[in-house]
Amino acid sequence: MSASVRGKHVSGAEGIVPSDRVDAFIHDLLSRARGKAAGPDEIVLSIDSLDGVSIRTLRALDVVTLGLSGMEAGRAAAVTVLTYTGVSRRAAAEAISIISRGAAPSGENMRGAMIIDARTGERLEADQERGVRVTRFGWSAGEEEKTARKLEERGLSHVRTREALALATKGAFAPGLIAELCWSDDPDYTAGYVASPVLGYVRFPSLKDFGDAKGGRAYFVSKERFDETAFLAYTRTEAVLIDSPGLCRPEVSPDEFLRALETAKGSPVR
Ligand code: PML
Repeated sequence: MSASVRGKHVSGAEGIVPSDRVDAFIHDLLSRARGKAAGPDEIVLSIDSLDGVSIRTLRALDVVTLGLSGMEAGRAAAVTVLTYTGVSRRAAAEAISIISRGAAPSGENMRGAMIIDARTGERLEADQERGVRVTRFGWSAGEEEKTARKLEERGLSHVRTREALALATKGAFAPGLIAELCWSDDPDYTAGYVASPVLGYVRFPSLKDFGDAKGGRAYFVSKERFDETAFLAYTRTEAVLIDSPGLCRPEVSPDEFLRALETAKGSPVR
């Protein structure tokens, strides 16, 4: 589902459901689209049959929040965490700078994600207006609710966290993906995350200031090894169901988190 107001995207959602739940799911999506403060003037629903499509199952990424306050501290910590995944400081800083000023050539947010060379910060996505969108992912019956309960135990009750976790879980296993960086374009929602298959889903309470409507996501890959066809085939057409929740760890200080990475023999990239 994608809803927009005067051509500007305001909400979207995605899911995989058994055929007997399709009608109820459409109903949920419509309520969701209409529930936005600015009622949409266009709602586009797209429904694909996954008959004959093999479905990969994944466990949700483990979640941890780093105890930090303020955008500056959040961004500095996000850059440092990215360096432990193999992204250079330069590429991480470049991604932050592009998202902050609006990643589309028009200066608006992109609907999809940028693809960024983890060494140089060069943008690699063919379409810089639309970027890459990850679709065809959802939760096995009951698993979203289980994950929601685990997140709530850590004080994470916003639907955005759960939905971003699902998207990040599928994204983390894209061929060649090193890490993802994301924060919301909702001016009232400042949290963001770095996700990787190795580190899981690492949250930062603030990657931008309140009131800032610039947000987006960047996928970091190695340009030398990047296979765009395989990456797009996975993100767009492979179906992924999340069939079990990951761990939801208690909040930790950034120092404690980075010490644990060092101990696990992670070495940052400069
Ligand atoms: C988005 O709105 O698409 C991004 C949401 C980021 C969620 C961060 C979190 O709460 O974990």
